Amino acid sequence: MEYIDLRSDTVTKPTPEMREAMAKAEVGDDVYGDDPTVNRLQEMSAEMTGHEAGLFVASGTMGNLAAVLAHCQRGDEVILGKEAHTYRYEAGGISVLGGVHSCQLPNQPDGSIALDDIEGAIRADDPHQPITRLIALENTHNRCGGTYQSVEYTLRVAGFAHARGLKVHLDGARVFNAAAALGAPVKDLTAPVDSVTFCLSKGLLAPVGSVLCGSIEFIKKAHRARKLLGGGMRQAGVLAAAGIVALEKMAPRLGEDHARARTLAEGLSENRGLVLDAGTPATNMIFMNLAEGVPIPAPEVAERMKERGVLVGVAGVRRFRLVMHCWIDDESAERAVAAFSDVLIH
Ligand code: TLP
Repeated sequence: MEYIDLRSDTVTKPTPEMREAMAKAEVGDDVYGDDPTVNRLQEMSAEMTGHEAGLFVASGTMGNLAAVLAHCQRGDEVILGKEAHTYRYEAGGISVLGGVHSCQLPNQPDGSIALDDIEGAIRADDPHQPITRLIALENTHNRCGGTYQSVEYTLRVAGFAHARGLKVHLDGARVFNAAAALGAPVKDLTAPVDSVTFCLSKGLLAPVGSVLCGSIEFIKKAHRARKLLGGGMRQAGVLAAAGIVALEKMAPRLGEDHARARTLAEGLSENRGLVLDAGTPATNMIFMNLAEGVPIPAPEVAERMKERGVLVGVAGVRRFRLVMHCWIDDESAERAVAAFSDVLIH
């Protein structure tokens, strides 16, 4: 069965144009720096994000970890949100492999961290305490609902950090979605920070990969960290070629996913068995709960949806996450609404 897959935008498959670019990609050994397609992707990424250099990495997780390893020493501390992907879903890599301590602060509803909270968390110069080194932001913010933070907020955090000798890393796995939602060039969200990871393999549809961007000096350190993590790839141009198509062709169309997510949310909001989060969707993610009185839990609802050809993300005992992406058209979205009606009403 061909499923309507709303579990994540990571389930997207490469477009025919990407497959053609991959087949024709000029390649070389990237460990020697010899792959022209990887080099082009890295240069394009640096230019788009307003940084000096880029580094192609296997995943968003690897990009974030290489960034923390490049910014921090063992015994340093990173300030991040309690709901941050890096804190919750990256296997604790920053502490396991980096010896980096984390200070987790509450996330505001839009995924931001209050500047007052950050200020209160900065450590005194005291041998009892770890050394505050880095602030990590996430935009769009996954667990906060695919919400986005403004250019102004990004500038404020960067200004605050730099005035105190701290660095800022942005987990921008979906920063192109944030830029589309704001109607701003992605550079406005990424240039103020010291480093950014963005993913090619989510709403941008490439099969594999993320890019980490920053200064030449930072990328030199991150390159070493990538090697340490086993992420030195050889003829990676076959993957980078799809990434180039992703940046050129897919980034400009993300607004369509946001519009279709809104239409889907409207349809779902008519179902009395579902209670959508206020303001959802901010971008391409819909978060919602089962209404009080619905006798079956979310995993079982998901099972019954699957029997009807629709895959949804379970985000809690009574909670779902649905993610819109390029492979969902209007008809599929309508079928998803109909399947929920079938499962929850009849
Ligand atoms: N997120 C995945 C799952 O891991 C939850 C998803 O389906 O949304 N930062 C953010 C904000 C992410 O959402 C993700 C992936 C990552 C980093 C990690 O990227 P990958 O999966 O490429 O390592």
